[in-house]
Amino acid sequence: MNNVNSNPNGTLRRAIPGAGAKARFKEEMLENGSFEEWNAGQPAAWEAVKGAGAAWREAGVARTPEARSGESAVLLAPGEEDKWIGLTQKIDPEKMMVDRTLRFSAMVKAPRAEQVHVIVSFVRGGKRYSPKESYKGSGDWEEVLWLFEVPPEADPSSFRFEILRAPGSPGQVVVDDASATFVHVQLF
Ligand SMILES: [Ca+2]
Repeated sequence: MNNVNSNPNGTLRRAIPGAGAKARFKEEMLENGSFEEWNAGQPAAWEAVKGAGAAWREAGVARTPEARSGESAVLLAPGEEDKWIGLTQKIDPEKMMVDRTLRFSAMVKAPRAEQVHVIVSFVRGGKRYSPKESYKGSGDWEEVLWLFEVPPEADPSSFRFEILRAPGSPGQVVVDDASATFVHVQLF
């Protein structure tokens, strides 16, 4: 066990984040979470995917002016195939921290509960985990908020943030204002 007082340099290694680490707590981990930037008809910084199980492929998503904020949001519409469809973004390993609480949130409008899943995907001990939080389903704009405890053994280079529309029922899903920041925990 590390005792911070035994460090010969007298520096506190783990118990107190340095000034740089403190600044990172407010840093936004996601790019283009506002969905205001689009390139060639697709939201910048995000990968649009569709599929099920182990079979996923590139997909197209639509821009909608029915935004929660700004001028655009993402529309996830059921396609001809009844598959999962949504967005995924790899998190910069340089920004990622383990053994901390990550606050994920997104504004979602969907026709029913469980229609949208927010997923944190990461590797721990060589195995990929994909825990999720779901839209509760009011039919109107609703915040999907998730305080995720990042396991200390997780691989910082393995993290992805995903927003997926579930198959199995009709109706369009709109997503806007996705955000991920670390929660600052006061240690002393
Ligand atoms: Ca927006």
